[in-house]
Amino acid sequence: MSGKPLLVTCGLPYTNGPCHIGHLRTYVPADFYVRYMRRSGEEVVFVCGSDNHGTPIVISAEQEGSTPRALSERYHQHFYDTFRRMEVVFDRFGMTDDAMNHETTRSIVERLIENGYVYAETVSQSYCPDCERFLPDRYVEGICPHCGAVARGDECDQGCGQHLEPGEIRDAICKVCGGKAEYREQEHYFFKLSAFREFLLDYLPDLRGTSTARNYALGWVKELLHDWCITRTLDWGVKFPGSDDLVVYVWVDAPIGYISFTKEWAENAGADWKDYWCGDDTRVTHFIGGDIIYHHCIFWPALLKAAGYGLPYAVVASGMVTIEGKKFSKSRGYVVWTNDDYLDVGLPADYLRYYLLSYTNHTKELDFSWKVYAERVNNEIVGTLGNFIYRTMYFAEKEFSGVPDLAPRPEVVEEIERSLAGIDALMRDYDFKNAVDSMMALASFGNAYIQNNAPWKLIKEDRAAAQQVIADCLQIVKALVLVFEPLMPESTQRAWTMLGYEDSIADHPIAEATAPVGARALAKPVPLFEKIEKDRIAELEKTLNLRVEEAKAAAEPKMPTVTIEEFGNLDIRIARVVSAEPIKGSKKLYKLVVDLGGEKRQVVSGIAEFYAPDDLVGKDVALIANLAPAKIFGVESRGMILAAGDEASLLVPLRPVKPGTKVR
Ligand code: B3M
Ligand code: ZN
Repeated sequence: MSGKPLLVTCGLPYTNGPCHIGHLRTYVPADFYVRYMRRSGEEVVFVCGSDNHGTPIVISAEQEGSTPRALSERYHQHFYDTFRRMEVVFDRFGMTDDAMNHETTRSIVERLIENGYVYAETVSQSYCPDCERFLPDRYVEGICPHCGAVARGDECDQGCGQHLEPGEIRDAICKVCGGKAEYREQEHYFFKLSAFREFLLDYLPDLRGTSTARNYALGWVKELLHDWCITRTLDWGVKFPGSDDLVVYVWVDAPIGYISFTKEWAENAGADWKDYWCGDDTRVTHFIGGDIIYHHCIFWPALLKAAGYGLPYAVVASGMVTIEGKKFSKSRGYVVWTNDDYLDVGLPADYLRYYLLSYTNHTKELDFSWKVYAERVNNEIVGTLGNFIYRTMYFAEKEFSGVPDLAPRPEVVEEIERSLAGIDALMRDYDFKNAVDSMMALASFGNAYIQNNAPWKLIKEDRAAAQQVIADCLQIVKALVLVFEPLMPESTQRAWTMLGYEDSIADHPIAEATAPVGARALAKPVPLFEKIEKDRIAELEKTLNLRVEEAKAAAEPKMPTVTIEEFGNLDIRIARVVSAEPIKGSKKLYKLVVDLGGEKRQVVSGIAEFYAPDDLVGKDVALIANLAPAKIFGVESRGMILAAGDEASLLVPLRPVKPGTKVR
């Protein structure tokens, strides 16, 4: 334990869409960690808030005919409520658009300017002549200058993943009107990030948190650091000091929100925010998604350093969430909404908290699958933890009318101590999955203990011995309830009450786990958890499948009707494959020579992943013979082979016909 209190933050959700399970992978582990540290005697302040600025929010507000502020307030409340329902409880959940953050951001930016870390430069930026406005960030789409993928203005999200500076994107298209963007010169302000290379090389190796955050960031710093443009031509945001038409880039005022929210909390709590942010022994711990490591481990520490603040102590980065093995995607329907799909159908927050923390290591990709979810709930929460707690309490109540007045055996106390020490080390190492596994292992130990000692048999010969076994088991129950509280606050409170305590479990440190339970009456024991039945899973899966189907249907382009004459313009013929060979440098393409009766033709076809050359030679396939010639991978192609579906099932004639036969 160090002298300074711990400040824990979570990445701020943008206020332009509802909370989904992907979001929770940052907030639930952070809440678990905060509760755990508090129950271990640390003083912890936990702040977060909503991220209200940036172009996506302006665009969403425009689309729904509202204002960015109104949209933000609505989603702000939504996140606040949803987090509460998930038992994620912040000391302060602020808004980046509130006055405090405008003020803090302005003063920090002024400090950066005073300290010589900001310079002006004229840059050419995308501008839409039809909408008559500059197109910052997500107002444009175009081609990534680094890898050629389709990208949005500030990030190559589908290709190489690099951050794009204003004006870098090629072939820019305005996202509002769909028109071609121009490039226009405008003066912008840059933060001298490149001046912090040495500093970061020195700072990063000691940054605590997950090794992923540290190592990715170090890798990037070793390669190249370019200065960041920190202004945008927008109305919505924090005004750049001394300028009427520029606001600061959202990635400046968003992390500064962490400071503002601490100030807001401190004002209320009568504390001093500087204890958390100033000096070189501060303990700020950021929980973030793995996709914003660059911002938190490079840009943010450099900015804090430049402005003279303390530096982050730890960055804990989580892996991404996939849904039933598929990349998370709202537009493709692979999404599980926290309220609609989970809480509102009556599923307990505690189960989801358990799943999110125990299924995969925190830094790895986590797949959400309803089947696996049900298995984990049924086998571990219900079958192991719930079962042990219930059978112990049930037996104690039935045979001894409560907790016997007996101290637990020293071996049992030692086992609990060993287990807690292991969990503590893992928690302080941000290894949540293994910590939770160790917690569950203590429940398994309890189950084995009661099974092996079989108090229900023992009681027939030796009542005192059976009573001792139950006293031991009740001690394990108490330890489990205390150590599981940070993970499953709602159910452990019920268990605590069942153990005969009248107060809030949150007021008790985990260290009380080995203090004897002491003679007491138990509340009537009832099972704490409920299994998820098969038909329930089927129902939950159905909701998801339906959404995916709907998304597919919505994404299918609506095809125009064609006349028979238009169809007649296509010259489709049966062609016999003469030869097939791979094209150098491509996994997908074959160069085929086909026989069209009187003529041999060369065509390039993207079917190499699905057929070996021998599968094709001699086969009759359908070919569009009058397709305009094209060069693909440098190879001339005169026609296109027809195939159906994702695995390119070839269309072949059912009865033999001569090569060159026309398809009508
Ligand atoms: N609002 C959300 C994201 O990119 C973004 C986080 C800000 S944290 C300061 O994940
Ligand atoms: Zn790219």
